[in-house]
Amino acid sequence: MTKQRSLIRDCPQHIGQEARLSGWVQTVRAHGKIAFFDLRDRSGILQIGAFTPELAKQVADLHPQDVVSVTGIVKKRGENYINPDAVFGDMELEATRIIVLHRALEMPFDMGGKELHVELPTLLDYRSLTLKHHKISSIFIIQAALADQFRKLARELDCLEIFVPTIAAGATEGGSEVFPIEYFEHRAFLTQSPQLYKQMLVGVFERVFTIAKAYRAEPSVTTRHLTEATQMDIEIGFIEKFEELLDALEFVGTGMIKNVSEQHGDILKQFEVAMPLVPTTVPRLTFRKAQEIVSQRTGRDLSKELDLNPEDEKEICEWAKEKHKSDFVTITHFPTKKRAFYTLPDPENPEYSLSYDLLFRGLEILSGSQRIHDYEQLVSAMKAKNVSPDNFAMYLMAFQYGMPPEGGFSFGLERLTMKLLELANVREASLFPRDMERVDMRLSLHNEEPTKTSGQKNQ
Ligand code: AMO
Repeated sequence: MTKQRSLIRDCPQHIGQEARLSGWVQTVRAHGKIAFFDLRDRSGILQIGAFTPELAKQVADLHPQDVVSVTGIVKKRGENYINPDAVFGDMELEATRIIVLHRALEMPFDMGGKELHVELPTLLDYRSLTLKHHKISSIFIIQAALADQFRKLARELDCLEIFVPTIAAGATEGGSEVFPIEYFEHRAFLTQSPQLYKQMLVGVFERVFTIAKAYRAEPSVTTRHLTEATQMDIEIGFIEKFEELLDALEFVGTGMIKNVSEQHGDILKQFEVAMPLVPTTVPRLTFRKAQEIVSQRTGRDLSKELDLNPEDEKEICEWAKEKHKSDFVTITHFPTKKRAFYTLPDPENPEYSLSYDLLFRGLEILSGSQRIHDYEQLVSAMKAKNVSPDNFAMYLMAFQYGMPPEGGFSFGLERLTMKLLELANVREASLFPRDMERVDMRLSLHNEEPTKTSGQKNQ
């Protein structure tokens, strides 16, 4: 009977015993009568040694990414042969039998090194291959841990997980950046965020959270925008003070970053990024105060600007780092004009709103607000922003039948991942990024006929 498969991480318990491992060939080192290769499975990487001429020949014929099953004896390596850089560098499997389960094509580029030296277009053109590189796959271990922590912290706030549609009747975040779809004989849209559904469900469950896809027909190509992003949203009912929302978002934002950095310090080290500066109290600034600070530091006049641009966000984060030893800063009270229709204007000064962004290491990673929960006020706010209430009948119904004062926020999962690992481009933090020019493969290479996506319409 064939021996049961073991995982590489269990090898320390099998020293001196026979084990059968299965995985992918990483790098092959053939030296005539003896040969070695590194084997990768989901739990780690281990060196395999072939010390007979037959086995050595078989190993010499292996290629990176071939899938193999290897039986052998797990051995401690001699003092001089220990690899201190590898987790299982003090042991190896001395092979007795190698079975090839799948042969891979020859690599189009070298995948063997610690770093994967390819440009971004190549990284994405060969995504199902490049994701196998140890450093690239680590990005998504961090991402999974962030989502995990988000769920855990949202539950600590007593929120219920909900699953919401991504086909909607209208735009949520503003008119133009929306993908229309043909829906039988009708027109529908891909949701720009889970916003409307999470708000409706506050009328049912009080406190909800969701991890959902959001679609934005972003007509520009930047390092921080995807056309399909993952949003991690929370919405909370019975808000009595605006500050409760700030406390909640900072609790989740700092908690996620702190816990994931502690759990995965090894990956942060691999990416040569510093441990994040997570303060016990996140500095808070109003939008206007933040502008003043940027003006003082840069000499730029921002008094006529209604939003923070990417340079301003970077500058404010530098300030927070210098003055508060914090990689986080919360900005509140953005101009009402610049926020979505559901945002509650500050009753004390309606030109500004009870809204906020959370910045982390120079980038907006979250945005949200207290909401308008009064039906009449909501309909007027829609009309003032040229949003037709007719497209939001079901949403508005929720505000006619018992909606408590409420508010919420949304984290961008790819942006969080990008900033925690200091990646240069948000596309690196998406398994299969979509942008104006790419849906898996580059559109220019594959679509002879123009397709009906809005990304193309916007070009
Ligand atoms: P907003 O549009 O600011 O707010 O989005 C919330 C967060 O989602 C991320 N994000 C993106 N990430 C990558 N590419 C994009 N195109 C993209 N767009 C957004 C950002 C951003 O901070 N409904 C509101 C939230 C709320 O009020 O609760 C909303 O969607 O990290």
